[in-house]
Amino acid sequence: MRTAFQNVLVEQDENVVTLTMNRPDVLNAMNTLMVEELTEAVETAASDETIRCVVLTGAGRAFGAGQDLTEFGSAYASSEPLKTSDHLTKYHRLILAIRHMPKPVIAAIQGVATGISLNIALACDIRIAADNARLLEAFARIGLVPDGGGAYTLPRLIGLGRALEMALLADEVSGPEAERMGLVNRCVPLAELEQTTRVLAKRLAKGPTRTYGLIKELLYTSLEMDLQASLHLEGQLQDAASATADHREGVDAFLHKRAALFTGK
Ligand code: T3D
Repeated sequence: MRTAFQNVLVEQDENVVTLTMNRPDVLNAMNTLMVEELTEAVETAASDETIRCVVLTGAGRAFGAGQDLTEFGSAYASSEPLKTSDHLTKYHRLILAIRHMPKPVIAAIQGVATGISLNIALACDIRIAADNARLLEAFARIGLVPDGGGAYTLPRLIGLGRALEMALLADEVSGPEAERMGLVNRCVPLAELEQTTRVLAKRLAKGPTRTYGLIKELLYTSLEMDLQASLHLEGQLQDAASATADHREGVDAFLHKRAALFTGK
């Protein structure tokens, strides 16, 4: 995997790769280069078999302050009009790359996570927030609708009523409150965020990776299906899971009363 990016740090520790959005002076506000680099890193992680879990986080005191508004300012000041839906295609590619990643993706959130940065975190499979987290759908503050898949993920995570409240009022939700609402899976003291994330990522990276990919596919696809179609899909994906070496290893380990050693195959 390419590691020399300008706005994204890439660190691999055994089977876990951590991708850090790295513009701390502007709270990791996302400019075009950062979106492109992050997308390349995520897409590479998806096909790299040495990587079995991905962590996404931000450098410094924030997870991310959303779209870099100086880019919007420059675009609006120029004679070339910005068509936002064209600009958004880059974000859409990133969101889909995270969602289709055939291995777990964890977002580790400290400080501010707002706008498109928050919605990127919502596309991840598991969110761990620090107790100093400030999560907000800031779009309405600048007269925009939520993008980056937020209109899809937010009501599915916290229900339509709370999603509308977050999108309309654009008020901050703290880390502890986000845990109570189901917006994040867990909230921990800031000093424990890195270690908690590392322990979880290492645990997931030792799991049955192929099956994890199938679990993601089954749950995310089932959100759009009726029960009958979901039951049909589960049969297909269970055939695929049953054919993995890790399934055989899991059964053998149980029968011989030993811990399973999954290879991700
Ligand atoms: O293609 C598309 O359509 C995608 C569209 C996406 C839309 C969005 O993402 S909507 C959300 C856009 N983001 C915002 O509206 C947030 C703007 N920032 C803020 O409201 C505040 O900075 C925060 C509440 C996030 C944090 O406040 P605070 O007091 O902790 O920090 P600060 O002092 O305001 O910010 C520190 C620096 O980061 C500051 O720079 P300076 O003055 O030290 O030189 C600030 O200007 C800069 N910064 C923060 N957010 C952004 C930013 N620079 C550019 N773009 C930002 N979004």
